[in-house]
Amino acid sequence: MPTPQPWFPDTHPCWLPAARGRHLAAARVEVDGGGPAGATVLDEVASLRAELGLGEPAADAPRWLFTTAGAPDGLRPGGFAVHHDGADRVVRAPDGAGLLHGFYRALVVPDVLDGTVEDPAVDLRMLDSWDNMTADGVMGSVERGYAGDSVLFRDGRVVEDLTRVRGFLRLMASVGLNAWALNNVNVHDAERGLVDEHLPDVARVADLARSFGVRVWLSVDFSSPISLGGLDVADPLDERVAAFWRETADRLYRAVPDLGGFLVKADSEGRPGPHAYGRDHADGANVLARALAPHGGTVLWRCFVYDHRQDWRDRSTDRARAAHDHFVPLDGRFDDNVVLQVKNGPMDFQVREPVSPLLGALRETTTAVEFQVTQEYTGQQQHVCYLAPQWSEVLRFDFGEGTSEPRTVADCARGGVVAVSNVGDSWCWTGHPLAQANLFAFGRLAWDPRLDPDALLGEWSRATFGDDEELLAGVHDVVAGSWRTYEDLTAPLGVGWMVSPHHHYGPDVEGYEYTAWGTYHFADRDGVGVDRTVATGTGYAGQYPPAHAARYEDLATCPEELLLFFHHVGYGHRLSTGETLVQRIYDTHFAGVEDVRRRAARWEEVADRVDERTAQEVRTRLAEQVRSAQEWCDRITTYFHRASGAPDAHGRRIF
Ligand code: GCW
Repeated sequence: MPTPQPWFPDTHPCWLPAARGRHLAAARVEVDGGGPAGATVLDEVASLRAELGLGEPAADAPRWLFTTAGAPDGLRPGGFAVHHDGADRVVRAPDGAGLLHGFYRALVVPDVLDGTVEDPAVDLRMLDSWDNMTADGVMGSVERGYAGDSVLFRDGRVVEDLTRVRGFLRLMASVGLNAWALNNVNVHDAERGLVDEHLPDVARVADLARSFGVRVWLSVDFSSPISLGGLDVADPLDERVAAFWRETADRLYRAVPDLGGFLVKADSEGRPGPHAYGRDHADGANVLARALAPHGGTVLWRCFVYDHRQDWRDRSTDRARAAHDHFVPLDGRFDDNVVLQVKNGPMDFQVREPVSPLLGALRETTTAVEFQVTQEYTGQQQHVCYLAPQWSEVLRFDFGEGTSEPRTVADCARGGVVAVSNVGDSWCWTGHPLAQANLFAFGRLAWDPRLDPDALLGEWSRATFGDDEELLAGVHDVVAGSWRTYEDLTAPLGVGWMVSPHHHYGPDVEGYEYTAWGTYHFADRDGVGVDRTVATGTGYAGQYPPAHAARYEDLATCPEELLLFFHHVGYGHRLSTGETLVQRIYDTHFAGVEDVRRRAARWEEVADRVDERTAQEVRTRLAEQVRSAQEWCDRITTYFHRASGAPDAHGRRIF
């Protein structure tokens, strides 16, 4: 019997505290089938027992049987069913991943009900790590990482000791995630070696991941045929380039037979791509797809393509249009094993954006939706910002509205639900202990997009903090609604980008206004917002199906939270609630500061009910959130007061 792996040594166990698995550790656990992931159920039970100081179970202890025999027909891979037999429990699944998912479900929800059948809505449920092998001078070792350094890479290689990686995989599997891109989509020189000199390490990670029902993916650089292959071009239609990718894929699959495939950021923010050779994204994606196809691999090709060298004076170019403009004409030209990975909104993970019209526009191409769990533009894990309501709204958005064919984003994104990870090597994994809720909720929503974000918050907090109802009420009050609060403070009525350039934390109202990034709000003395109508603006509104296009086009019907995304609106314009636009901007900012103060005070009412470290880490960050909220309020109210000359109806302090 090998020594059990420790259960979250030296780190916070997130929503999987060992004590919550006492019923499993005390049971007679048997596993029948399921390969490496099935075997992990037994390893995990051994770890729990060691952690809880329990010996072998008594002969009359309840039995938990995990079996791949007799799984209900039609369960998708990774799904499971739970059956009660007196005090005994039977978990049936079509595969080992399903057994493991059933096991973790019983940890998160110890009284998992008889007759529970859990079936994932989509086959690919993925986290993308933006981890670098060496610290990037500007971005650190995790690009847009706010939770410390990479758990996977250190000093230019994969870490020797995979304990943290194991913990990460446990967290992933416990919420049903089954795919992991190991390295940053911005592939630097060091990470190119992942397909080459570091391949044995990749194989080591993939072995471990497989035992958690997770397949690994690699981000690759489109110019690798030059940098690694010694060719003078990376032209996707050049036969030598195709051969390079085939040989690379062959080598990879010898080491990792179940590699998911490649994740690619090409012709995006300066990354190399097919455009340099006069080829398009279909040519680019297909050359990779054909190399992977014999091995069953897939190309995830990102659609984050826009002109990042735009002249701010140029009013004819609208970054929001770019992905749709680039990719819709290519619909039907992609090979079957290409999945287009589309960010949830047309810009870039702002706190509020409309749903990307591209997600509903591709009829002949498999699509995946990409969210951002790491809080780049949403408070960087200094602010509490529970993002599940945003993701849920996106997943439920119905492109088919007004027609007889419902087509929600969840329906359209058959290729997968993907997010950028918020994990690093911080003690609590996510920097801010309460940011664990986002990781949890993302996995659960990827599994089942119909789940209610507030219910998920409850599920997460109970698993994490136990059954102390007063504490749970406090955690709920601190976390629930925090997305809206961040929005109120930073992005009035759908206009984004009033953020400090480059690092993206804190206010700078005109920081992006005269840059090349295509990120403008056009505030002047009369009004603010971007005219994206068909009639007088950039035409972006016309990229939606008719019912949505008509609603966005008209100032009177455009949803207020997106008003300034679609329209340039005068400060005196009256909103549905009667106040003027500028008064709304004042009000939401003052209210936002009050709201954050209330959250910080609420935490103090319950902080003594959690461990010292969590209490303190949350306290420190809430203090920073209060400071930052005040800064946002002061800057934005002052800016619009100066621009409009309109006094605040309530006479509050503006500078
Ligand atoms: O959100 C932006 C980030 C970049 C990131 C890029 C992308 C990985 O600011 O850091 O690069 O998006 O999604 O490719």
